[in-house]
Amino acid sequence: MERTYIMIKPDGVQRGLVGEIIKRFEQKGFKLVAMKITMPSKEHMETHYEDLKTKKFFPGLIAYMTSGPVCAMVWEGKGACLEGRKMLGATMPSDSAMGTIRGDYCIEVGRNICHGSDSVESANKEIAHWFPEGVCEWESCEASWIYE
Ligand code: RTP
Repeated sequence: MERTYIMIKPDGVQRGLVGEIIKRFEQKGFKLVAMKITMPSKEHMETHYEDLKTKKFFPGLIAYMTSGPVCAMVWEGKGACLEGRKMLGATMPSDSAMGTIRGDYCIEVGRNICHGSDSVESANKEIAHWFPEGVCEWESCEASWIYE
């Protein structure tokens, strides 16, 4: 089953949105297989966002992302990467539809609350980066009510 890496950024943690975001993923039918609150180092975050290192906003992004704890999670389910991105909403909050997490809870791109893997390949890389210890394999008793 597909997995995605979802991270609640420091603003989402500070604003008390952890429960709300977990609720949305649980209620959609995805299964939580790893989660931790962690204070990422600068190096760890620079590696996570290494594809963006030439962007002008990169130093500001790293400062923002290391300004407090993040909630790192792995969610599992059919189409988890694409569906997760849809639930987060567009990167730019002004383009995010109402009903999405960013559309409902933020205003600026530099404080956009959450991250989600953009592909299965990125997810595998990000999961290994944030959870080198691995994830928890468990059977959900609800599976037959979610998948036909
Ligand atoms: P993320 O990785 O955080 O899920 O975001 P994304 O794929 O939707 O967007 P990406 O282009 O990878 O940008 C990563 C994060 O950098 C910040 N950003 N700031 N100031 C700016 O113009 C700007 N553009 C992007 C955002 O926090 C974005 O989520």
